Amino acid sequence: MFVKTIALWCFLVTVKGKVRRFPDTLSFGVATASYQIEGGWNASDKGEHIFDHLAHTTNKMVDNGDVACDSYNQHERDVEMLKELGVDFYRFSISWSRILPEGFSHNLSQDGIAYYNSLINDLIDANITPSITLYHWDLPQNLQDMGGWRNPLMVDYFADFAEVAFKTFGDRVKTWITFNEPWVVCVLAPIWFSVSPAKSLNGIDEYICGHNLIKAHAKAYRIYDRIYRSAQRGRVGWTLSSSWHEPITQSAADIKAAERTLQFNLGWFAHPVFSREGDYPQVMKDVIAQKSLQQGYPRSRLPEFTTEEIAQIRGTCDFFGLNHYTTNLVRMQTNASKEPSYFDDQFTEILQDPTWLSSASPWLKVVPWGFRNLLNWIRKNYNNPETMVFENGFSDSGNTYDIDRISYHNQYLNVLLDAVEDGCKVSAYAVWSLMDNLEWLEGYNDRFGLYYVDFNDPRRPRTPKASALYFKSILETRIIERDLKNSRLF
Ligand code: GBH
Repeated sequence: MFVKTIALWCFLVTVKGKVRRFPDTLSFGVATASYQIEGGWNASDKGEHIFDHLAHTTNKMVDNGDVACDSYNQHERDVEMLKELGVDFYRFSISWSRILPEGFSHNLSQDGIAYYNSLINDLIDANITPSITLYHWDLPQNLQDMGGWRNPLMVDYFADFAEVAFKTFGDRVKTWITFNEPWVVCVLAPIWFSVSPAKSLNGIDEYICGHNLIKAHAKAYRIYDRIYRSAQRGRVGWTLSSSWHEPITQSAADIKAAERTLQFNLGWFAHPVFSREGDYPQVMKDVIAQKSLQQGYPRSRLPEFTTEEIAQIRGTCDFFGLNHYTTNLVRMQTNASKEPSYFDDQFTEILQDPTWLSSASPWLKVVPWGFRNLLNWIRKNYNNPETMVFENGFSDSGNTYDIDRISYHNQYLNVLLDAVEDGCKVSAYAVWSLMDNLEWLEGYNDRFGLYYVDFNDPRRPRTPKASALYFKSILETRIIERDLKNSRLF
């Protein structure tokens, strides 16, 4: 397997044909998240978080992150891999309950802090920029028991946590991502967590969660501005996930439906921060208000921001963080459901084209042109913000000879260059993920890594896949083949 990998690499670096060069303004990295790689779930005084709880008290997860990639004990190896790849930055997340065992900032875990200090210092020594996500979903269980993101006090608790991180690590960390994918936190998590602490209220909980989360982000940003920015000179933003949504036909109804879907997915969080006027997208305000009234509610299920809040939230990102993987097709669908539902509020049907090549994850189809459309949609809607792609990746269930992953990244990076030529200001690109890891509810079956991890071996050895060598060659040469399809490999 290894020999095959080396042979492939030699072939790729000598491949002749048309190549394209990346602009110097684009930096490359890889991404991970705490629960997906760390393990050490109860190391020292770490507190329990919602995934620990879910894994240990329900059968909703096919596997758990108790050990995962064991990065809690092996971060030196992780840094070695990052050096092998030659990345500019490493995006990882802090586990809230590892540094604040009870969720609150009155009690700090010295061991938890020491772990992240050591990782950060090793990265700096290796000349790799640490980019930290504060919240990649692993909410302390205590806070979930208090209602989780339903609870407006979460705004303060999150800001307290963010402030501990700024204060403790901000002398060395200059890129902060408050939240990974608010949409997942508010739409998927209630589905995942419907057993705890109470059953979720469809069409209500999602919007309350979003409301609190947006305010929590803005509060953390304002704290950084007020107290830390002048001394630390870092940047703060968040990263939003969105598929591209393509109308299934060119009918006016389907075109509007696709646009509405983008607004409900991406605009929900992007519009309050990046648009000139702030607040939720108009279409969300209109549609949800109208449906709520039809359903007999006295007011919209979408909470309202005050004028002051709108101003506080607007502009609270120094970059547009984007996680992007795939594309959907959208059809307009009428419905007049009595029951409130975030999905029914959009009155659309979401599909994919059965001819699109699939990854191991059923939702993830290879549709590179959607990436270009999405980057341009962001450029046009939000006044061409600096866009940092913090996740893009492909899953398989195979071994180290991962041709489909190479092809995916080749195609998506080519399209990224097309978008740059269109005028999009893309300044970062991170592969999800450095190594195979716990794919949430899917367990260890869907592998996204550039490095293969053997989860049957207690030492969790990591082996570079062909894609690791491919990515390394891109970082070294800063060029990419325009088309791999003509090569003998494909
Ligand atoms: C990222 O989210 C996460 O940030 C990362 O932790 C994760 O490992 C990575 O994706 C790969 O999945 O099952 O039809 O309901 C990407 C955005 C949104 C993609 C939710 C999967 C589920 C679709 N994700 N989506 S479905």
